[in-house]
Amino acid sequence: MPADYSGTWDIVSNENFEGYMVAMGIDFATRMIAKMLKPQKVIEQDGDSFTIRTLTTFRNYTCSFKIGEEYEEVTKGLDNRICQSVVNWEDSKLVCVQRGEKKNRGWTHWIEGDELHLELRCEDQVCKQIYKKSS
Ligand code: VL7
Repeated sequence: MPADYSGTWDIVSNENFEGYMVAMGIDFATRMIAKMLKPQKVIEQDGDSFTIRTLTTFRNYTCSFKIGEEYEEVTKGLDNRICQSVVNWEDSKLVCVQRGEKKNRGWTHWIEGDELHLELRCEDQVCKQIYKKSS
């Protein structure tokens, strides 16, 4: 049975976010702001339909998808690219492939105890984030 990701999650660790942003081509000034942020994930899950909101004081980013259905993702406010994105279950992990200009781009979510884990990949960079359910 797929895991339940729904809820509000607060970031507690963020490893190599800088490397990920450089690989995405984010400019220096934006990286200086972005690295100070403490994102919150608000996830709505209804069967195989998801909305993931990444909320910060600077910018927000929302994506909605159905498992196994490729869609055009416009990463507005991030690197402003267009990707052909698809998210699949791999056991209880959510695995996204973002096909486009950047090689090896995608992300994986999984749950460990009361933690939401996220690996963000772009080119040769991996950013690892951990979130905890907010009270
Ligand atoms: C989304 C940010 C850095 C640009 C602004 C920083 C704004 C937050 O793809 C992501 O999440 C998936 C999985 O949960 C669902 O969409 C990560 C944030 C990555 C990358 C780009 C810096 C400018 C930060 C909106």
